[in-house]
Amino acid sequence: MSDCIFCKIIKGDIPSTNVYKDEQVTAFRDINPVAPTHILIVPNKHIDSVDMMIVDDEPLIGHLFTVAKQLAAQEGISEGGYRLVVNTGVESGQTVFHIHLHLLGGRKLTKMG
Ligand code: DGP
Repeated sequence: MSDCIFCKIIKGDIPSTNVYKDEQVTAFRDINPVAPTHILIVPNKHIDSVDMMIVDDEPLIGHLFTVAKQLAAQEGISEGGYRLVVNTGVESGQTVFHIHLHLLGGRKLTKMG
């Protein structure tokens, strides 16, 4: 999608602090971190949100979680624990409509509400 900010980051048209990349997924540090580790794990394929994914996307979305686990280990937060968040739709707080997994950790996280 030509007007999608995450598609531009994936293509390298907008600078980002990348921490992982493969044929399916790109991961980079959030521009407004809310925890010491705040990484966005994003499929290279544009999908607006979980609500727009199809059954064929299941392996791709599963891969986001595998990458999240690897990055958590790399960041040294596996033992302490971490949170994976996927905002879906306006009322959830989703602001970028390209599906992404937030990897949050490195401090005690408060209960969600
Ligand atoms: P969400 O609210 O779940 O849609 O999260 C979108 C996140 O994307 C938000 O935490 C801020 C981050 N973000 C937005 N624009 C950019 C950008 O240009 N670069 C980076 N690294 N992160 C961005």
